[in-house]
Amino acid sequence: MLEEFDRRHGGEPEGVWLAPGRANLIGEHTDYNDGWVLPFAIDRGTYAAVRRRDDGRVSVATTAPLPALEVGLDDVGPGRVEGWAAYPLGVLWSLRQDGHDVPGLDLVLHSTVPSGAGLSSSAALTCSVALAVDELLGLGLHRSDLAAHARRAENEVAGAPTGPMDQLASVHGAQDHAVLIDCRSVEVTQVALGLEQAGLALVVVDTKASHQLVDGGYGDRRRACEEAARALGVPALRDAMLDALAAADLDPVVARRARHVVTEDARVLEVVDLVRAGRPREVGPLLDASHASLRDDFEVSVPELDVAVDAAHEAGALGARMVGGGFGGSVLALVPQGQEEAVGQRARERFAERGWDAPEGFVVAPAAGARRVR
Ligand code: GAF
Repeated sequence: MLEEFDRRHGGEPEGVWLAPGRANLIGEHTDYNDGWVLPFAIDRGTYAAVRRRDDGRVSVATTAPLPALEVGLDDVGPGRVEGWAAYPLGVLWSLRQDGHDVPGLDLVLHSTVPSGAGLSSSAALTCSVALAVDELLGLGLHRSDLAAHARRAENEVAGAPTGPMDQLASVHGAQDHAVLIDCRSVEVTQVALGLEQAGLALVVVDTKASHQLVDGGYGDRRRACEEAARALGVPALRDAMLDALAAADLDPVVARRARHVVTEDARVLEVVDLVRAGRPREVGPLLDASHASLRDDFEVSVPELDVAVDAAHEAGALGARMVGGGFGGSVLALVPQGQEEAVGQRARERFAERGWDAPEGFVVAPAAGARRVR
């Protein structure tokens, strides 16, 4: 990336910042329902090399095979930038909307998060830029505010209607910890997972099945949740009770969407209790229940994810579930140490039997949040 910076701009950046992608232990599609989530930052992320320039223009480039772009700062805004560049440029737009005096910049980005894998490569990208600008200009913004700018860039400029989880996980991650987020108050608590001591590991299987948040399925699910909350007379599904839901006269599909959210919120809090009690092995069945609920009630799984979950179990996983928005992407499996390789291996066998492209399995370690690295 430094070579790329030198090649494009001559010389060195003023600094390099790294923001991680995330996996989610549990709490899927609860964030935009004011609920609970328990993601963790992973040891893969996006690096942003940044240097100020004095002509009010911004150049964004990446080491990935994607087109570079140079625009005037005043030309950035909702509906005005297309493609990947909307993510980093959207962050600058959001900061300027809040009155921050962002100068022209040269930005070169490099990502180690597979894109489209449901591991929040986009949050890694936007958070790396948000932190870089904050620290370079000495803005002193709170980390949760940086996450809010990153999310606004994604929602309003890139057109991806995400909730708050991914960006908060990226900025608040901590080594060996998950990040418990109350998505109503946006209170964030780091929870020690104790996996190493319990002889456990986490494995991601990237199914390579496509996943795009800007496609319609995610927005449809959000609308169904809002409809359910309205019909139940609650501000958000976080406030709904299962018995009230069962008694309500809801469209059956909307009722199932809501049941997923209400039961998933309860599972997040159960997992937190188990982990805090030093019993992380017992989390497995709750991961399985989360996957079943996402598959059957929320209907955001796809055959590749279901097969990867089954393969993880065959390879000795204590529990496994799809992570992220769904419709493709990755599975997260909780495995006894020593079984890590077997999960990817079994998934590759099961995919080969069906003639699908080979999935990729890798260990993920809960890692530190966004930070300066140079
Ligand atoms: C995506 C979104 F970006 C998150 O906000 C969250 O809703 C998630 O899907 C589902 O839990 O990653």
